[in-house]
Amino acid sequence: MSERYSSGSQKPEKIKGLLRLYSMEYCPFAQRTRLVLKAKNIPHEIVNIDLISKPEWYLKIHPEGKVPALEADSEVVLESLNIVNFLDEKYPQNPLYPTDLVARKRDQELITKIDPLIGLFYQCVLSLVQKTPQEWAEAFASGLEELESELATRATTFFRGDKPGMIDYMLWPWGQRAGAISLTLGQKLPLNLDRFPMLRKWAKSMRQDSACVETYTEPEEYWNFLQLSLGKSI
Ligand SMILES: N[C@@H](CCC(=O)N[C@@H](CS)C(=O)NCC(=O)O)C(=O)O
Repeated sequence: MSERYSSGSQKPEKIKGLLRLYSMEYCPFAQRTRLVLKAKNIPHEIVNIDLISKPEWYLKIHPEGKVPALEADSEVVLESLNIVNFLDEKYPQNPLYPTDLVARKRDQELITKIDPLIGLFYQCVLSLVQKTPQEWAEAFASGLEELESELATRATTFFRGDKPGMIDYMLWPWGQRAGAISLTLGQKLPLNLDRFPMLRKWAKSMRQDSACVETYTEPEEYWNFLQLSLGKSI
């Protein structure tokens, strides 16, 4: 495990001119920002925060003590979506949104539509709601159908086209963690995967993308982390 800064620690000295991301290895929201930093090849340093015993100094950076937070030269940016939008604007290489403003707005709207699926994921893996595996499968299927039909309409491997863009990277942290659902249920989610050919191809292709490879964590490792953190605010 990489070093995490806890209560009682000193804030590490900042390297001048380098972006600093406050993160935590297993946080999917922080992974969103790490994916974008890697996809755009932006030099940065990562400082991991212990979310169970937060450093006092970190609360001056993020009043709620959440990760991610980005410290740039003159500003601090909070919230994963604000951070990735900031990065995409400031660092024009490998733009992750379409240049056309209408298409860009549409992509941004689609990103917010992922939220109910994310909510469902946590209800399941944190056992916040009790459902049978069949009921979970039906609940996930309705959210996934919307993404499947969006990919079918776009007729592309990734939501962005022939390479991943912002929608792809914002969704992937939970795509990568889908195995945690089976680990929670003690069986494979009884989902008819034949209904989701485009999403299956998407997930297979995302797994090969270098930013996704570099930020990958095995679902078992993530699930073990979740078990240790249950009942705590992470
Ligand atoms: N809406 C935030 C969510 C960030 C979030 O919930 N991060 C979790 C870790 S995955 C956290 O910092 N939890 C600690 C806490 O809530 O005190 C974002 O998109 O950045």
